[in-house]
Amino acid sequence: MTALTAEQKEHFEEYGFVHVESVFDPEGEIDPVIDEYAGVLNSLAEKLHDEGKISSTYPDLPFGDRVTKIYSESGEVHNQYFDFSLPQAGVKPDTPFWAGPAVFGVFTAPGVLDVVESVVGPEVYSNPVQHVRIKVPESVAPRDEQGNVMFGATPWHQDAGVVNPEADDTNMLTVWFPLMDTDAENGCLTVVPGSHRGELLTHCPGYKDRPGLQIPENLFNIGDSMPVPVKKGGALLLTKKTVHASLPNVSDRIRWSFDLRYQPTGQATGRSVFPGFVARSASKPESELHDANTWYEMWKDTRDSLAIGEQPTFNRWDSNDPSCA
Ligand SMILES: O=C(O)CCC(=O)C(=O)O
Ligand SMILES: [Fe+2]
Repeated sequence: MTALTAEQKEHFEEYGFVHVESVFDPEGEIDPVIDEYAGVLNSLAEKLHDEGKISSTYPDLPFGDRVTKIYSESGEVHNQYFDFSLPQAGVKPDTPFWAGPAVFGVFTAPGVLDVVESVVGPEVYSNPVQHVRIKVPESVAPRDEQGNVMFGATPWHQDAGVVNPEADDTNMLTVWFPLMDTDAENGCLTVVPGSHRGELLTHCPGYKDRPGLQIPENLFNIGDSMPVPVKKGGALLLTKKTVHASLPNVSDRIRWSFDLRYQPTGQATGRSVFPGFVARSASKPESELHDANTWYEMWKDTRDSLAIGEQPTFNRWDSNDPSCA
């Protein structure tokens, strides 16, 4: 078991984050995910080519250059095609998502579960608030009508702020890790050490015309923030109250990461209509999910029922809050 060392645990408790250098086996666990996504990108390329949105499928380009070329030429960000979660609104019967076996393998890799267990305890649940994020270089990224990069840097937030209040007492742990080396140039995360000791701060929807939620910069000590470069195989752990953001990708390569969340089994996930699963259980090993296809089916069933039913909101915030002015 490669649990957190006492020193890493102390750092996590003191500062609200810890960078762990070897959590995954880069070749044995991360490369199969990259290979699996190469197939997903190929299907996307063929679809967009059939639709006349790109002039070639760019079959000979490596993943990063290929996805960059495709996003740039089509003028659209197609991240939902790769994501293993559904959008927060507008789910349709054909909303794409990817919940493949190599992805499931990394969610349940022994190394990450060992690390997670040292924070959340022996009953480990995979919380369904989870994303893959592919960020192409800002210089060529698609932009919206206001000229803002689509799917660029992530604004300041706490992860507790993006789930429903029912999860306010949940011990939710964020595990962020890249599929390739990240640094300040290609847009790694930046964290505010010690910010987890404070309250849940006000998040403003659509603040300064940026989509999503953002904590206004006067509500925390932005001057204390520090970028945390993470290499392939490593991970960054965050508490649900640690204030963090990501830097813009000003490099000429993609920035590609997973952010997963785990918690003790039985606590609220904050997005109860999305499917989680028991990833590890000391008391009831038979409750653990080991079948990737079952996981895929759970997301598919969720998509199919949300597409015809009422869609919940995961947002507790009000853009008219005085702090958002
Ligand atoms: O990768 C990003 O840009 C943001 C990730 C994030 O906020 C998270 O993992 O909680
Ligand atoms: Fe986050």
